[in-house]
Amino acid sequence: MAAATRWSAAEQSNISQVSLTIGSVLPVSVPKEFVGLSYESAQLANPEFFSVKNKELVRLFRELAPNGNLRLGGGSSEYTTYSDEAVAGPMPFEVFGPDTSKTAKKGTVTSALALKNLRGFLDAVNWSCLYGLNLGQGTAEAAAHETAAVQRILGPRLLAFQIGNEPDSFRNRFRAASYGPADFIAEWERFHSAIVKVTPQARFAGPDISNKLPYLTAFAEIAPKYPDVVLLTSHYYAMGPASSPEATLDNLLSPYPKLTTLKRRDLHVIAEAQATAHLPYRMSEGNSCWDGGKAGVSDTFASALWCADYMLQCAARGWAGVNLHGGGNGYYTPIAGAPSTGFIRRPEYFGIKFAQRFVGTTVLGVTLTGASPLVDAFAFESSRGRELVLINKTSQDLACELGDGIAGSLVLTLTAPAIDAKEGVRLAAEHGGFDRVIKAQAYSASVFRLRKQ
Ligand code: BDP
Repeated sequence: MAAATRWSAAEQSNISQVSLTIGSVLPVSVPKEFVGLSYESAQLANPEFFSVKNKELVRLFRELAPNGNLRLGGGSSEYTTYSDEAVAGPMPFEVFGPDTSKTAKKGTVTSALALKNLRGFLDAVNWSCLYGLNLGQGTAEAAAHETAAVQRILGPRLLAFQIGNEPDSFRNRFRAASYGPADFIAEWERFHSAIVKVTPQARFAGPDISNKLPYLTAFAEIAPKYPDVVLLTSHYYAMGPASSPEATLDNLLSPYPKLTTLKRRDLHVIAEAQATAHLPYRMSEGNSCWDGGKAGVSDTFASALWCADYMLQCAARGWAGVNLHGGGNGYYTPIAGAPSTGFIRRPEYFGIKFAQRFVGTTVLGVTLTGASPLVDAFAFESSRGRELVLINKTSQDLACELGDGIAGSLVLTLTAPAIDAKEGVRLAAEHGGFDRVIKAQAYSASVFRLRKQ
C-alpha cells in the first residue's frame, strides 16, 4: 500500500489499514435547512432570549448555519400557555435548559412580545421555526388562539406547527394507561380542526414522538388526508437515561449504542411511513443522552464526533434535517450560557458545523472494507467537486486505500486534544495532498477533496 512509503514502520504498526470505493450518485441531496437546534418552549418565557438584542446568540446561530431550523417544544411545551398581553412581574428565569425528570414543572407563559422578538431573531439568523403546541395539558381552543398569533407574527419564518411533544409517552402521565396511537390521532384531528378553522394557512409536522414507532405509522396513515401536513418527525437520543451505567463515552462512540432506539428495523418503519405519507422526515429533537445529558460524555469531544457522524448518517438517508436539543447550561447543549454571562460553543457545536458543510451537496454511495465499526465514511458531490469524509472514532490512526489514480487533498479536520476534552476542539482548514491513500488520525473527522480526473 502507498501508506508504506509515507510512514515509518513504528507508525505503521499502530495504523489500521482499510480500503474504500466510491459508488454511484444516490438520488439524495442535503436540504438547505438540514441543520437545526431545538430549545424548550419554556425558554420563550424570557422574551429577551430569542431576540435581536441577544447579539452573541445571533452570531453563534449564524456562524453555525446560514439557514437552519429552530424547533421549540420539548417536555416544557406541555406546561406552556400563550398570552396576548405582556406578563407582569419578574421573569421566572433567564435561561431554561433541557427539561428532565428532575426539572420543576411550572407553567410558563409565552407572550406576543416573546413571539415578536423571536421573529426578529429568526429574521436576523435567517432560520425557520418548528413551533410546538401544548397537547398534553392544553385545550384545542387555546392551541387555536396561540396558532393564530404565531402564524401572524412568525409568518414566513414558520416551517410548521407540531401538536404535542412525545405523545407516545403521555400514558400514565397526561393520559390513562390505555392511551395509544388511535387515541392520539383522534386528539390530533380535534386540535387540527380547531386550529385550521381560525388559521386555514397553518402547516403541520408530526408526530414528534420519542420512540414508539406505531404512533409514526398511524400519523403517516392519516397524513394524506391533510395536505397541510408537510413533514414527519420524531426524536432520537443515542443513550439514556443519564443515570444508566451504560450511558458511557465508549457506548456513545459505538455504532449502535446499547440503548439506542435507531435500529435497522426502526429505519425500515420510518422509510415505510415516508412512503405512505409521501413526506420528508426530520429528527426534530435529540442528542447524545436523555435526561439532560451525561457529564463527561455529552459535553466532551466524543459528542462532537458522535454528532458529525449521526448527522451525516441522517443526511445520507435523505432525511430533511436534524435538530439537536439543548438550551441553558445543560450537559448536551451545543451552545451554553446566558445573555448576562455570555455564551460558549460546546464541542458538539463543531460537530454540527462539520455536518453543515455538506448542505446543498448530493450524496454518493461508499463502501468501506476492513474497517472497525467505529469508522464511518461518506462521499458527497457539489460545485467543490467530490469530497470524502472519514470519521475515525477509534484510538488508532487510519490509512485508507482508495485505489490507483485517485489523488487530491485533505481540506478540513475536526480534532481535539483528547476524546474527553471539553475545550480545544479544532475545526480547521488543511492543505495536505494525498495520492491513493488517505490518512485519518485517531479520534478525528476529516474531509478529503478528490482531484478532478
Ligand atoms: C425529551 C424531552 C426533552 C428533554 C429530554 C431529556 O422532550 O424536553 O429535555 O427528553 O430528557 O424526552 O434530556
